[in-house]
Amino acid sequence: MLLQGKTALIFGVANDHSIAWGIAQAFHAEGATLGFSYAGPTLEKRVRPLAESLGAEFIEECDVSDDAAIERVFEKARERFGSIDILIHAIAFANRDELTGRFVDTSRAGFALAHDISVYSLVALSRAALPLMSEGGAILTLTYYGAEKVVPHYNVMGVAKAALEATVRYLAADLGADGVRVNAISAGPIRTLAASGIGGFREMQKKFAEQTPLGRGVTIGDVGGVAAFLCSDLASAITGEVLYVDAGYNIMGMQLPESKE
Ligand code: NAD
Ligand code: 0WE
Repeated sequence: MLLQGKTALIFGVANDHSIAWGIAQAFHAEGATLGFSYAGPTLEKRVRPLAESLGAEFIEECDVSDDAAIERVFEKARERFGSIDILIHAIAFANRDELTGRFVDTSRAGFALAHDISVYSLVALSRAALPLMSEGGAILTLTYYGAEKVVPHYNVMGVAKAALEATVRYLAADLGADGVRVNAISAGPIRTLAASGIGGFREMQKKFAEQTPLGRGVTIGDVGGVAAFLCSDLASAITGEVLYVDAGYNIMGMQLPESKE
């Protein structure tokens, strides 16, 4: 029971394939009290039953592009919980037409939108959460390898994830004095709602799995376990870090020869 007595607010559950849902399940198994926030009214019918299945009673809408909505959800969290220990940010968005074709064609508005939803939201949520983290806390976001190396078609999201990883470091430096740790998990490709719109994703996942040292892909359960560790007291001296949950993919400088069996 790594998270017994801790309260976590989880942003980014869309359905039972969401990485945020894998994290919620792991947190529940480790004894955490959970609160959920979802993006918009059409998601409520999906998220509410999931949240309730883990005993959550705090289930509130928040579009993270709306400052007033962020203020409202944390005011409600203060009324419900008084204080919180953990904030999970599992949110990203870019226009679908900028996740295909050439990065050079990214529009000004599309660049701004991707950064607003996928990066600035972490700053805004962290600032709003801080007054509730009176006994210290842990903030965790999700990133991807496309921040560091060019992944075809990841495009503006790769640039946004690079900014997100830098944001983790700047937030960690700011919030360390408040006893708040800020980290990211860099997850391998998982077939979630956000991935389902991407052409050729299945093939990409298959190639990825073949090329990892472990010879397999990554699940939301894999991510949930590491998230529970990072947000627990076991990780009390880890902050500003990006931890890979990718079956070892990122360590390879050249692909292993194919097995001859
Ligand atoms: P997902 O579609 O289940 O989750 C993305 C979430 O972002 C959804 O719940 C969606 O409602 C939310 N969101 C989008 N715009 C929002 C807004 N304006 N306000 C509030 N919420 C908003 O997909 P996922 O793959 O679980 O994504 C979670 C995180 O994991 C993202 O940051 C993604 O970049 C990251 N990630 C995903 C993979 C992957 O392969 N699936 C790999 C590494 C990192
Ligand atoms: O971060 C992501 C996906 C983020 C994402 C996905 C979508 C699809 C639907 C953000 N915005 C949108 N907007 C939509 O309209 N991943 C890490 C998964 C992912 O996405 C890719 C990948 C991988 C991996 C896109 C191209 C190439 C690889």
